[in-house]
Amino acid sequence: MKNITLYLTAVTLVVMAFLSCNLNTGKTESSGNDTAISQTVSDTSKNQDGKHLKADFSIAPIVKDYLSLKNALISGNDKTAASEGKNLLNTLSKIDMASIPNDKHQAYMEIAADAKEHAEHIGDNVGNIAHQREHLVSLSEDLNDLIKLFGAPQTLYQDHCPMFNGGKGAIWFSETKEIKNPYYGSKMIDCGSVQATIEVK
Ligand SMILES: [Cu+2]
Repeated sequence: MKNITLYLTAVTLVVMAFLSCNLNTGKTESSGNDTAISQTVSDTSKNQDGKHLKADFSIAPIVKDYLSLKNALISGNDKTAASEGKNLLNTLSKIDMASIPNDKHQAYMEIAADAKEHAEHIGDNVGNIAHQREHLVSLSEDLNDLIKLFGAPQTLYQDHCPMFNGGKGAIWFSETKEIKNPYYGSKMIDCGSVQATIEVK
């Protein structure tokens, strides 16, 4: 039995056809969506237990830095992206482990170690926005894991770009419902779709 304190409730789960990018996305993306749906359902049922209703730890500072970084990449600003990457690394390094519930320590440590690496690479790659964007793919997966573990501190939209990452697709998180693609920036700003709305609960 997992002791997961999650306040993650997907109020809206919009599974859209990925037609906006002129790509046949195939079955890979569909199965990705199915995964997202089942996670949401199980998280909700845990809330209904009435157990673990208080969040001891918030990922708000991490989310804040991630969103700033993501927005810098939308704007195509490699310098700002780098400084936001460093901010995120600093934020992750300052997290007080004592504030994290014991049963989540291990999972947090593993996710944070990975996230720090990606944030650091983004911080070190002024002048190479393509590389910064590559690291955002994994960083967004890390944030997804953190949200599943601790819940979302604010309403977030989980977006999906079917084209990036060599056609494998990539997710990102946004504070706004409107699609603004951080992987392509102005080249293809509206490529992608909202996969899930993650509400604070
Ligand atoms: Cu790198």
